[in-house]
Amino acid sequence: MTQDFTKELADFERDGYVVLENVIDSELISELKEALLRVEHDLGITGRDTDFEGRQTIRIYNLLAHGETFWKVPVHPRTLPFAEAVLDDELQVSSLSAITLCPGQGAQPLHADDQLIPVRKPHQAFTLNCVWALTDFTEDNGATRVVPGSHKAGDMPDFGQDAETVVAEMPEGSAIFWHGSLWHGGGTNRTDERRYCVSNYYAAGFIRQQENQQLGIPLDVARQFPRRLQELCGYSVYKGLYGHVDNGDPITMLGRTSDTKMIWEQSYDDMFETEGRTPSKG
Ligand SMILES: O=C(O)CCC(=O)C(=O)O
Ligand SMILES: [Fe+2]
Repeated sequence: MTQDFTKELADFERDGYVVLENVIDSELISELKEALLRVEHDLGITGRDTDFEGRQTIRIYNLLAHGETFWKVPVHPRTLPFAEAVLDDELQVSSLSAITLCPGQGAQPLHADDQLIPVRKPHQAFTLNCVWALTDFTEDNGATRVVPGSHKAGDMPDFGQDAETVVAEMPEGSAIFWHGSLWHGGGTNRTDERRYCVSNYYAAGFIRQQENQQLGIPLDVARQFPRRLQELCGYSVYKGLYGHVDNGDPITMLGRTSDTKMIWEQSYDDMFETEGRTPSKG
């Protein structure tokens, strides 16, 4: 059954963000936190080296290469459908990362996630962030600050610029979705606990992915993904054209058969259907 997101889509359109509560169960939350701690430990990951990423923030990129638990995130039945409703079902995973704010982390500069894409603003959402709260998000522990309606602005904040923000507080197990053009930034963690989340960033099928998943995820790992995750990671062809390999669907490189019609085949079909004539060559 397709979910009815009429209200959520209206909120998203007006404010540039929306929170869905109670979408991730506590078992998966514990599993994810455990997996994050394991990867942090195994790879010896510490705070980042830049103010933007956060010197008291543990960021782990390319999560899909770090264990099966993370494979559940981009395809989750309570969050993927909303992303599909915004971007359409040919969307891609742009990046999947963890952003763990440790005690003492100060506020992140306001920014928009799509600000490096040189398309005149405002524009339709062609990227969408979906951040899962793996702990409660509170003003005290650094819940993301957002500027409601700023996805409709014609510009981006300058680095370090202030603006009136709303603190996107939400209970553990919630997901916040924001339009790629929404001005926002992480808050300040004044508590002595970590604020855990995963940032499940999606892009429309015609936009370059932020993380290069075809190179970043070893092929033998991608081969084990469920099919939908493979498609979301770029083993698919947008509108039967973008992303093709030698006029074919790259999913075959993962040992699967393709049921995608390439654009040229589709056009011929359309011609038959709409005009009832045989296509002529050349
Ligand atoms: O940590 C947060 O709350 C937001 C992080 C963020 O927006 C980013 O790194 O792009
Ligand atoms: Fe961001």
